[in-house]
Amino acid sequence: MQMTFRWFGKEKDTVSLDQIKQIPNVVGVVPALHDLPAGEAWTMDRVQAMYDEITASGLTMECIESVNVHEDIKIGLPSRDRYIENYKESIRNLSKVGVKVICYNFMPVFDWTRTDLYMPLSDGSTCLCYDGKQVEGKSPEDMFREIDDNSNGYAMPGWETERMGEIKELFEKYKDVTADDLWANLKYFLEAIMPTCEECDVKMAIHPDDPPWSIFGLPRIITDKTAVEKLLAIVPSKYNGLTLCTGSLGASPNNDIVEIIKSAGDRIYFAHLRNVQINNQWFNETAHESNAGSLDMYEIVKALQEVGFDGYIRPDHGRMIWGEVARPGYGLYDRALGACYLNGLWEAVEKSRK
Ligand code: DNO
Ligand code: MN
Repeated sequence: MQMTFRWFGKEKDTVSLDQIKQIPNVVGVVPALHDLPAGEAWTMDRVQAMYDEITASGLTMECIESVNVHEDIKIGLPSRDRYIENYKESIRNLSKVGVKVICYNFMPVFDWTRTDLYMPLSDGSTCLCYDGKQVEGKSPEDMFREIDDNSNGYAMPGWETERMGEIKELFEKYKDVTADDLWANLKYFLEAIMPTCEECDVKMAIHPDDPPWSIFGLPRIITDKTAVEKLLAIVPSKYNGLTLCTGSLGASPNNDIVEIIKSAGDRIYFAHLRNVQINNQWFNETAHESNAGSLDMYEIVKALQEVGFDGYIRPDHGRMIWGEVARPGYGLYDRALGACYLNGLWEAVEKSRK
């Protein structure tokens, strides 16, 4: 396993590569070209520059999060073929600098969604929280206004001010898209890019939907064990795999993460390990430790080792602690604590299995 840390780039991240390098046993970063709109090809120049910058600081860049999928691909419009060609070019260019895994998601319109980015916890820290009741009956525009009131200059992915203008139009395009259509469009996309992935030895690792249920009437399909099994079965190539995000799947009380790990087995290439406290359509993120939330991180790490997991791990969203001001979920301190905890768990489980 390789312990990594997500990095948004020099311009967009409050955390530096030098700081990441000092977290014990974090050997790589998981970056992306966040300024490029979904659908555009990642040119070799840009990929090379990102690689040079990261490796110059002594860190690896073998896993990318995310190469975003254009909405036309998810909706299944005829224009998708053009965007798929661009996607293949990005895969080819990333493979040239040694990228092995691409994390992406297939959520319509929005990525992870929360109702509060600064929920106070009893220890004085803040965390991200989702309250299903607050979303019920609301339009994205209503939600946007509320989130914007407490956003502190940061937006959730897909909730940027400039994007709100196109939201109505996007919803219109999605109005007849069912969950079955989304499945068919995902299959079409994966089948189209698999030959490139095989040729370049780059594995695709889908990120589950977060939260793992439909929001604002938009279908969401990567939500549970059945869905993961279906995903792996409809395109059986080993280049079609999973990012196991414990906090995303774990937000639903119906999901048993250990069972999902056992079922996905050696098709898990990337793991986002974090804890959540859940209670019926409500969840908030917590410190990574098992006793902080609803998930048993020890059992999760053990299951990963039992299926022979040999991919990339990163701590996922952290709380905001010690007065840090950073992108919600992506500060340095709590994620560094998370990485240390996960490293300790990993070592303990590994040695006890010998
Ligand atoms: C939340 C994050 C996600 C992830 C994207 C990948 O759990 O890990 O926002 O980065 O969905 O495309
Ligand atoms: Mn995640």
